Parts: sequence; C-alpha cells; structure tokens
Amino acid sequence: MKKCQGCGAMLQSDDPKKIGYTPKKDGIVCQRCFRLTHYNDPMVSYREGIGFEKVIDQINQMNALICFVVDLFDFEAGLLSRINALSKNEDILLIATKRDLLPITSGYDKLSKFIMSRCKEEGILLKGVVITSDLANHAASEENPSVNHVLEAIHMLRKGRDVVLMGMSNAGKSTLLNALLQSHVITTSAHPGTTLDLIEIELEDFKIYDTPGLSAVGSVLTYCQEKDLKTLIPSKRIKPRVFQLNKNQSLSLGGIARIDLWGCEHVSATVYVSNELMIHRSKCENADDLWEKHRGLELVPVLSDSLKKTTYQGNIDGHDIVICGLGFVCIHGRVQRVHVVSDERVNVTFRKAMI
Ligand SMILES: Nc1nc2c(ncn2[C@@H]2O[C@H](COP(=O)(O)OP(=O)(O)OP(=O)(O)O)[C@@H](O)[C@H]2O)c(=O)[nH]1
Ligand SMILES: [Mg+2]
Repeated sequence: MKKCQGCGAMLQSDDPKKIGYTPKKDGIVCQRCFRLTHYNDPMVSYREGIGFEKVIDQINQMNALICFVVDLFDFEAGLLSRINALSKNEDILLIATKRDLLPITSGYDKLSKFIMSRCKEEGILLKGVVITSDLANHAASEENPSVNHVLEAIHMLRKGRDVVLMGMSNAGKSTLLNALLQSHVITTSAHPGTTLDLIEIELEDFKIYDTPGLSAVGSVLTYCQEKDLKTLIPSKRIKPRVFQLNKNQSLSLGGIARIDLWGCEHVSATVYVSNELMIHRSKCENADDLWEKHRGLELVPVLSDSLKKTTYQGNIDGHDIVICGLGFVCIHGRVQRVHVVSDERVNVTFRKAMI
C-alpha cells in the first residue's frame, strides 16, 4: 500500500470518510490533500485527533536529530516542557518559525536570547536554536537566509544520523521541509492537523521525516470553530495595537479573552494578535455587563460560555500576558492587578516581554 505524498496517510479507495481516501486507484495524494491544496478545504478537521503517544513512539524508535519546530508567535503553546524526557533525546535543535509575523524591529539576537531563556526556565535542553522567516512565501529568495541556517545547523548536529521534524500542529514543519526540498510536495495549510502520518524524504545523504503535529492542549486554536481560524491565525505581519491606559481599563480581544487592568498609572498595553481580530476597550467596572450583552454579537469570535478568571498581581511592568493560540499583550507601567477572563480550557500565562 502506498502513502499519500501530501499528508503521509495510507491511501485507500474503500471509505471516503476515512483518512487517505482517493477515488483514483493509482492516485498519489488523497482527496483531502487535493482539496486542501486547491480549495483550502480541510473536509474533516483533525485538530484534536492526532495521537500524541503514537508520534512520540515513532520518533523514539529512530536514532535521529530532533528538530523541534515552534511557531514564534504562538511560542508558549508550542513549548513542550517535557520534550527531553518524552523524546528520550538530548540532541534537540529548536527551529523557531514565522519571524515575519512579528514586528520588523524584533531583532534576531533578542529573539534568540528570549528563546534560550524561556527554554531554560522550562528545563528544556537544547543543542542549538535557529530562527526562520517567511518560509511559506519566500523560502528561496536571496534575502532569506533561513534555509541555509537550518541546513548548517543540521549538518553540524546530525553526526551521521537522520533528522526528524516534530512540534505542535501548525508550527510550520511541513512548510520548512518543503523549503529545504525547494518543492511543494508536502501538503501545508492553515488548518492545524494537516500532516496525518510520518513522511519520509531523502535529503542529500540522509533521511528527513515530517511528523503529524501534536495537538496543542490549552490553545484557542484547538477549541475554536473551523470558520474562525481565518480571523485568529495571523496571515501577515502583525500590526501591534497600543493602548494608553489610566485607572481601570479593560480590553476585549474579540469575545475570546478579556484583560481587565485595575489601577493603571500611565500604562501602555501593546496587543499582538491577528490584525483581523477586533479589540474593544471599556472601563473595568462595565466589562462584565459588556460581555453579558455583546459577547457573541459584536464581540466575536467566541469559544464556550465556561469561563475562568486568571489573576496577576505584583510586578507586571515589562511582561507579556499570553493567551495560548491567540497572541499576547505586553504591559509597560504600573498596574495593581490584572484579571484575564477566558474560556476555562485555554492556557493563560505570564512571561518576561518577548519583544
Ligand atoms: N507567515 C508565515 N507563515 C508560515 C511560515 N511557515 C509556515 N507558515 C504557515 O503556517 C501554516 C501551517 O504550516 P504547516 O507547514 O502546514 O504546519 P505543520 O507544522 O506542518 O502543521 P501540521 O501538519 O498540522 O502539524 C500554513 O498556513 C503556512 O503557510 C512562515 O515562515 N511564515
Ligand atoms: Mg504538516
């Protein structure tokens, strides 16, 4: 039996509802990959269906250099603090993708330091870090050194072994592999859960494997409706939106999360989310009422009605409030207390500012 060239699923012509289906007996890609590539139609979503253990098991059976691919914009959702233990491997090269989504002023060195320090905090041991940019559109352009940087790091760390790309869904693993191959054979899409099984490719004198993305527990993108992905996932460089705040001010990020900043003194809050997402400012005192009346109507998109409130106190100056899968808000100035209201399944975290 053959595997689909685009997603790695076993090809079959028996059941249109199962993965790998192709109506053509001699097809090389499944119907889903064909529709994703030509019509951006995922047919069925596999956002929550990728077997975490299965992927890790497959990786552990190889003696390979692990390239751990993490989306820079959605960095916290992509970090897997147990990666060294899970993959039983200390040879990990972290490849941070999609730098082109961040403001042009966020320098390479500053981002590298940020990545190293966050990984250290999480107890993740790395052999190297490479940051890539613009691989979806301009992988091969002369001004884009990303592909060469990745290849150099692989050559240095591979030590005769094969290479495996792993990471959360939508991190950009398949796009990176296409860029390394200078081709488009592997299906990529903005729908998390595109690659469905291991894909083995010969590159130079070694093999490189693409793997299905691990589903990001706690990410807005895992729980949102398929139709809202377009609004939530940034497709071009994020325009930071800056709010000057005094007293008690609240920012609603669509109807997904609300950040109530109590006791602000000359605070600036810079919001890094998809440019398509509407941000609504109000007073903290009115924020509950506003959500009650307008969430799901003007304040969209929404997840469920099961909400939680996360509270931060203490030194918030120079920190990011991160809503996994949605983006982050960088706070400068004095704030007494922050309440973040969000869906109860979504991870809300707090870190030193990335940018
Ligand atoms: N802006 C930008 N987008 C990128 C880049 N690399 C990948 N993407 C986009 O990110 C989305 C996901 O890319 P994929 O390569 O399919 O991600 P994946 O990690 O293989 O995802 P799964 O197969 O679901 O695990 C696509 O919409 C890509 O176009 C990049 O360097 N910059
Ligand atoms: Mg993929």
